[in-house]
Amino acid sequence: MYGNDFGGDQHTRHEPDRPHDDRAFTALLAGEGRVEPRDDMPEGYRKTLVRQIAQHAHSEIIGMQPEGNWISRAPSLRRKAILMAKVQDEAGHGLYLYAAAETLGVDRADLVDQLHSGRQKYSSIFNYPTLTWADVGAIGWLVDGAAITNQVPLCRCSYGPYARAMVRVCKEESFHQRQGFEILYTLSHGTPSQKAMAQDAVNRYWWPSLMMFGPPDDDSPNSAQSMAWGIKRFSNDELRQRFVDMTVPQAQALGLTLPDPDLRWNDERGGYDYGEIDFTELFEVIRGNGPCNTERMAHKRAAHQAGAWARDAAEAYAEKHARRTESVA
Ligand code: FAQ
Repeated sequence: MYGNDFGGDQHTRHEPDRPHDDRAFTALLAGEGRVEPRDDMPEGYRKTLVRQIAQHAHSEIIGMQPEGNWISRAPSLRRKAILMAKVQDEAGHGLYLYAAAETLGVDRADLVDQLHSGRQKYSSIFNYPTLTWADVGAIGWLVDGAAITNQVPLCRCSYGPYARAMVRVCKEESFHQRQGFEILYTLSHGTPSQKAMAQDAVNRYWWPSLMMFGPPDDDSPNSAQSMAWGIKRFSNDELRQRFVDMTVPQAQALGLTLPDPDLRWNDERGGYDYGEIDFTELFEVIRGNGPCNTERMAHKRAAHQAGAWARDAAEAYAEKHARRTESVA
């Protein structure tokens, strides 16, 4: 049996020799059923999930770098301990996500190779530098805030292993967002220069955080199909709007401003209007031309190479155990 949380009996097991049965698959999605690893699924659905989950996993791993940069310079032991825990959480998220991708028949080592050779992407946001301690607060508040807004609906993604990984990831991201808010609140209520540092970090991270949601809906080639398949539940612009509406009152509570003169409440729409986003910047960063792309990838490749001995040791240990189990059997 390969049951799931939602009516496992609707499932059609994938038999290698049997052609894909689109009607059964469509009926499963229409009934809000979850697709599980060994179920029959269209090849495009599988590829889309591998693309998105791998990009998501890579983002969590590369995302350790901007904040990791401040672990040794955190302003107190308490801040250092919290930041170390947060960065470790991001590593854990990367691992859940690689494991979720592997349920689709791909190999983690291969996904990592694709990242290293530039064939797979990671989130644009991690190509911006962390210049001051306040940037750690801005990442927690804005970047984790944007990540949660995007990921809470992914807890209802049609693919079971991804949806389930997201439940735990979102719980941890909520803690991350609160710690970022608390860093900025402390700075904003500190000395004038601390408040200026917090404001400067928010000024630099606001627009890149809005870009995390991806291109606008009319320029988002993957959205329509991903939404039809129940992978994405809301469009890029819908989630961006949700994030803006959630964040504006939080900025007021922080005593900080958001760097957008066009930001104002629209009574008719029941949401905040905001200024034009410079999407050419997003596309440039995605193409590899952001402020830190080269540095991030160089560091990632070097860390991977430096860790080769640990992977070899783990493999040798696993082989030794497999041999021992075999000889006992
Ligand atoms: N950066 O057609 P769409 C985090 C690409 S985790 C780079 O709209 P889609 C936690 C997109 O891949 C942050 N590339 O694509 C944390 C596609 O290219 P492709 C990551 C981007 O997939 C916090 C092309 O543009 N979160 O922050 C970006 O339907 C703090 C066309 O775009 C996820 O990955 C971008 N911003 O929608 C860690 C969440 N936007 O692949 C450490 C899951 C778009 O066709 C510290 N992913 N592209 O060659 C998603 O929800 C979606 O994949 C989107 C993009 C919304 C990112």
